[in-house]
Amino acid sequence: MKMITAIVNRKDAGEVCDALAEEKFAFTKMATTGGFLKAGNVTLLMGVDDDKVDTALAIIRKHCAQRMEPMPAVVNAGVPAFSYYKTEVLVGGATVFVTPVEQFIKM
Ligand code: 2BA
Repeated sequence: MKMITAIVNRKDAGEVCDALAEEKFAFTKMATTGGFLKAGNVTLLMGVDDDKVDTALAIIRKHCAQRMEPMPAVVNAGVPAFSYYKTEVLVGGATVFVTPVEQFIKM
């Protein structure tokens, strides 16, 4: 078994969750906040049998889009006025960690 931890854009979360539920994947959805943009995102925790990991990743990939997000003023603070600086940053599709599960216990 593997634990898939998937951080997804909140705009994609509904679609991803619907598609995962449709394929009978079990998951826990958490409201989280990105450390850089300090914007809300969604983190999914999924315990997945080894032979289903690729299917789960394909669903996440299919429903998570890359998009430009505005940088909050505080991130740009300190940049000299009138100089060029980035106001948007590329986010996503999804940031995914796949880790081995040593034990899976329900009690
Ligand atoms: P945030 O930390 O809010 O980051 C949003 C986007 O800002 C990132 O998109 C990346 O394009 C950019 N970014 C992040 N840190 C940066 C930095 N120090 N300098 C310049 N640009 C930076 P993604 O890479 O797609 O990440 C989306 C969200 O996934 C992140 O939101 C964070 O919540 C999570 N994440 C990404 N990498 C992670 C990691 N190594 N560990 C834990 N969470 C991670």
